[in-house]
Amino acid sequence: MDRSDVTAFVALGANLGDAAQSLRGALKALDEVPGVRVVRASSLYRTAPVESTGPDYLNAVAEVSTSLIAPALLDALLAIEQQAGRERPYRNAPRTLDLDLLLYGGARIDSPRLTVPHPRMWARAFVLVPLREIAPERVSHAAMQAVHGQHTELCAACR
Ligand code: A4P
Ligand code: MG
Repeated sequence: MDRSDVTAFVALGANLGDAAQSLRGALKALDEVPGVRVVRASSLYRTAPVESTGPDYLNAVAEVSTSLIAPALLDALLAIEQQAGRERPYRNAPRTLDLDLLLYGGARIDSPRLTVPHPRMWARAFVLVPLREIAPERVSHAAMQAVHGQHTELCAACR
């Protein structure tokens, strides 16, 4: 890791098509972006839709080390979603692939197209459970208590 590289966390989610394959493909694509290296990735979790419809989701979180500035990292995430055939018919619609930037170092960003930390991450077990698996120091016991009851299970068939 270069001294100027930043540690960031990316949430991955999908509930259309072959979601496991989409998530694995996205991790590979992310690692292939110039200036981005996937340091570790969580297991895949099967999660019930939250404020959304359709089949269960698969969710995961990846830690990346990056030399990209945050807006450029977001552009890379959006490009990978496009490659996976992402469509946006309405808010929280079922999706082939969603990549959200959760944390970018210790940065706080509030621009029209990028908010970091991700504004809803602390309300969602589908984010906090995989994040805690790879970065337990980032997710307190109290944070886990706040999402208690949201259904999240390891995807045994995904291994
Ligand atoms: N944007 C702003 N900040 C960010 C950020 N930190 N990361 C902007 C990524 N994008 C960010 O994104 C719309 C715009 O948000 C982007 O163009 C970018 O400029 P989008 O991908 O179309 O929307 P989204 O991710 O669906 O929206 P949002 O509001 O982030 O949704 P949530 O809150 O993440 O909810 N249930 C389960 N079980 N699993 C899921 O993965 N996902 C959602 C989406 C709902 N329910 C779910 C799941
Ligand atoms: Mg998104």
